[in-house]
Amino acid sequence: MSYGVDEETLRSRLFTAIHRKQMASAKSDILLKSIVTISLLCAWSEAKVFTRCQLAKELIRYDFPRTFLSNWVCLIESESGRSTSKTLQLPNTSANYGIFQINSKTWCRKGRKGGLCEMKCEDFLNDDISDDARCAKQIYNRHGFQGWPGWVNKCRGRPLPDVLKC
Ligand SMILES: [Ca+2]
Repeated sequence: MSYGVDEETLRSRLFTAIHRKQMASAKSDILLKSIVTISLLCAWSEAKVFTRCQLAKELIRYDFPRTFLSNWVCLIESESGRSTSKTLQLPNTSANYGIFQINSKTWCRKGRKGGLCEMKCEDFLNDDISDDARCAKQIYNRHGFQGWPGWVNKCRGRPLPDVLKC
């Protein structure tokens, strides 16, 4: 029986067709993986976990007085573990944001500027802590370190981290 093409040609066409299909699916697989990787990198570049000394230097940069530096570092370590991306949903439907765990009930608003700091809470989750520092100082001016349960529970009257060598 003859179809005008010999068996060898048919086999080679079939092989080429299968090979092309495999290549196409491999390409789309690579594309998908690249998209996922890029999105993850974008998310990571926004969030940051400071080392203890990086944090101390950052606080000095934003004019936190050296006298209380170890109190601030202790406060941040106990509130957020020095992670800018930390959020904590509270039972009263408010939430705490970022490295200083600033609360959305009083100090900022979800999704828009507001609260006593006139800030959008989500802006406390990126790696630029200059705005967080400004708001934290306002909280401190009103309540002192007692404004943070993390400081009251884990820092008050306890040995504090030594950051003067940083
Ligand atoms: Ca910020």
